[in-house]
Parts: sequence; C-alpha cells; structure tokens
Amino acid sequence: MIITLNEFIIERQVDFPYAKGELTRLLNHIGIAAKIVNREVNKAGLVDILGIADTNNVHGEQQKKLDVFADEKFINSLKSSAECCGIASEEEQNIVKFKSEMAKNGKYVVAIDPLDGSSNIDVNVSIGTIFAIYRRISQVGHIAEDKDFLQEGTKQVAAGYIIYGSSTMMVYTTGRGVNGFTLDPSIGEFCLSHKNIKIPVSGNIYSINEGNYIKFPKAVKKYIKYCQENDPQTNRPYTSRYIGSLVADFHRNLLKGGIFIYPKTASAKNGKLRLLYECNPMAFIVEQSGGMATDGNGTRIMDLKPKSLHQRSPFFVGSRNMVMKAEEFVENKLG
Ligand code: P6P
Repeated sequence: MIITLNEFIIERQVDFPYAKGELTRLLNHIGIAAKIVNREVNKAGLVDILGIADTNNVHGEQQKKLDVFADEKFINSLKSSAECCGIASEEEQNIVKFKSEMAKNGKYVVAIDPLDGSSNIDVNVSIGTIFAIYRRISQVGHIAEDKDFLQEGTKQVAAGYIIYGSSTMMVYTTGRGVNGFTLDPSIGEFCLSHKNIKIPVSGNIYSINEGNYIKFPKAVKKYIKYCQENDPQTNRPYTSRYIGSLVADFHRNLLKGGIFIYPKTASAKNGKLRLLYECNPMAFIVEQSGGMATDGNGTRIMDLKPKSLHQRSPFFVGSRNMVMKAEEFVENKLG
C-alpha cells in the first residue's frame, strides 16, 4: 500500500500535540521545492542550466546555475509556506528575512544547503539538498534574527536531505526516528520506501578524502591505517568509498553502515563542512537512526554552540562503534 510523504506527515502529526499543522505545512513545502529542483537536475544535461553562473556564492566559489536555481526555489517555497520567517542558506551571505505579515508570523526558521556537492553536477554524480528546521527564538510577528539560527543542533525540530541520484529520495526526522521516501515520477509523489531507518552499529566502509592524507592530524592518519590493517576478526581491511558529495556518502553509510570523516587539516583548522546546514542536520538524522556524530575531538556535533552562520566543523559521522573507535585514536593521543 503506497503511503505518500503528505499522508505520512499528517499521520505523524499526532506526535506533536502542540503543533497545529505548521510543521506539516513546512515539510510539505520543502517536498514541493524538492520536486521542482529534481525536475531541473534530471534534465541538467539537456538545458542551458549547466555550466558556471556568472556569480560567486558567499565563499567565493563559482555558482553553478543549478545552485542559484535551487536556492531560489527553496526560498520561494519556504516564503510561501507561511510557517517560516527566514532562512540561512549556503548561497546567501546573510540570513534571508521574510518581510510579509504572514511570514513574520511564522514560528520556524530553516537552515539549508540548497544544492550540496554542486561541483558534481556536470559529471552526473548524485547531489543533494540538506535542511534543518528550528523553532524561532525571536518574537513571532517580527522579522527573523541571526540568533534564531545560532542555536545548538539539539534544538532542531526536524532535519532532512533530498538526494538526487539514480532515484530521488527524501530522508527526514522530526525526532521520532528516520524515514525515507522515494519519488515516483509517474505520480509525482514521494512514497514511503525506507521505514524507520537504523544505521548498522558497525560497518566496513570508511569515507575520507585520502588525497589530503599528508595534511591530516596524526590520529586521523593512524585511524586510516587501522581501517586498512588485515584483521578478519573486526572485518578489516574496510572498504574505502568516497564520492565527494556529502549527501551521497552519508546516505550510503546510513543504509549500509560506515564512517564518514571530514577532519581538520593543516590548511583548514575547522575542516570544510558547515555546522548549520551540513553537520547538524546530518548529525540529527544519524543519531535518530542509532549512529553518532562528533567533531573528531570528543564533542557531540549537536552540542556545539554556533557562533556564525557559515562556520565550519570537523565532522566524524556514521556507525556508532566506528565513530567511537576513531575518537579513541584522538583520546589516546595516538595521533
Ligand atoms: P573534498 C561538496 O563540495 C562538499 O561540500 C561535500 O558535499 C563533500 O562531502 C565535500 O565537499 C567534498 O570535499 O574536499 O573532499 O572535495
């Protein structure tokens, strides 16, 4: 029996006695924007939407036209949801404050990476959208403020991602487990396909860009060697799998078990990934599926207090036993 995303969200609304459908509407609007972006991603090779837009994003990275398109679509859809008063986007320097009376009465804010992994667009590698939803702390009826977005990951009300791959899936949590929905293009609906996802407590996949090996801290180098040692008892050597698209690497490890590491390096003391709209939402999802997410130095990602919208954090995420093992190398200062 097909259960669509909309039906599932409404069914689960009973889990939120205080919510009067606002979160439901918000999640549904995210689903709508995802379908619009999916349509363009799927034909990216055919229309003039590929290639470099003539703009750069806030980090000076050349924006692919699909980045800009996705950013616009999610902003417009969230603006019209009437439940969201503002967003923080990887593609925007500052928060986008919605000015209409309707939007100012929204109870939620959204931090989003509209199209993560966009450097993979032209080579047809899976890319994704990542989002985190918070209850605003500024006064309802007023304009959103930065402080609404600088909340710890533990304050997330919901988090999810859309992966535009061999099929398009939306995976999300509202704090009561993780569920995955596959887009059925023939009916234009996300349909429940992965109920109550649980990440294996151990796995044999490690994901890290070993091209940066010489820049890694010693502890990370030692953990990589640990993964490569021959020890059938502990299922080693592990398999190395790295796509270079966070959503794709994360999604594979979520389903099969594994660890993804983007550590600090000699040239990037906080690593590369963004706390607000990459690490925190993925940390919420992985914890809700029984996994673990830390900063590679003993701190739970979701406990970190953000200081700025685009701040980065080292990121160790995946199967609980594997993240704990990797952290052991740091604790024992083996590195
Ligand atoms: P590197 C893509 O640009 C991204 O932000 C993530 O999706 C991905 O995990 C990471 O960067 C890859 O970075 O330095 O290994 O190419």
